[in-house]
Amino acid sequence: MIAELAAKFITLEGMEGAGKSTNLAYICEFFDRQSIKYRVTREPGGTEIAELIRELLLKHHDEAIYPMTELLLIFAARAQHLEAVIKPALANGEWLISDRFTDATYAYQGEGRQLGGDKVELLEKFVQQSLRPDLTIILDVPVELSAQRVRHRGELDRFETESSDFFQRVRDAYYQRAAADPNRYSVIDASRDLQTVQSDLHAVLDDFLDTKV
Ligand code: T5A
Repeated sequence: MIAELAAKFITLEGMEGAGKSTNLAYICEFFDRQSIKYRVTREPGGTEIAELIRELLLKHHDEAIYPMTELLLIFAARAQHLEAVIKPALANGEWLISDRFTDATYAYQGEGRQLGGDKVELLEKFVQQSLRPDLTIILDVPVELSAQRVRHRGELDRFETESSDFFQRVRDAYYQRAAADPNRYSVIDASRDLQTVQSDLHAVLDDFLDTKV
């Protein structure tokens, strides 16, 4: 029954090491049990061209990437992703689960890079028109724990070498966005053990299916 309902767009957000990839697998199992047809994707990326832009954004370069260049590259990747993957999947009745989307741009470029939310909003309207996620789950971890989990993985990418002030602004921005629209956002304390995090995740997904679908 649920599988026949209009497809929904779900995004997973949070800082580095918050557990997005780890919990995506759990979300997939949840939807498998519900017999919901879904597709998993990520940003920046999700298509061949957008993945090339991702590589450009994450790699260290001798030449600095200016904040505005970074913002435009992210929206270029998003435009490609929207046309090639997101819109066709939703039109085809497939639910879409994306590891990050435009909330990350508000958090990282708008606040982290201090470009301001107004510029992000302008591009969001231009590129996405009215398309917004139906549910955004923010996995929240303190800045120190995020850095600790990332350090364990070894080499750091261009974002992971940012200062703790940068990441504090990112975290605060996610909080502010969630507080402004509790209907769309759920914030989960991802500093706890995985089983507890996933039990909350289960409750959020159950609630979404019961009340919003
Ligand atoms: N970006 C992206 C922007 O600046 N603007 C944008 O608009 C967009 C879309 C790439 C970068 O792009 C930037 C932000 C990012 O810097 P990404 O690929 O999503 O984005 O990269 P990361 O966030 O860096 O992905 P990570 O793999 O670091 O984070 P995850 O997926 O949140 O964490 P995960 O699941 O890999 O877990 C990390 C470690 O923690 C452990 C896991 O086992 C793993 O070892 N872990 C836990 N340990 C204990 N308890 C728990 N509850 C745990 N959960 C996970």
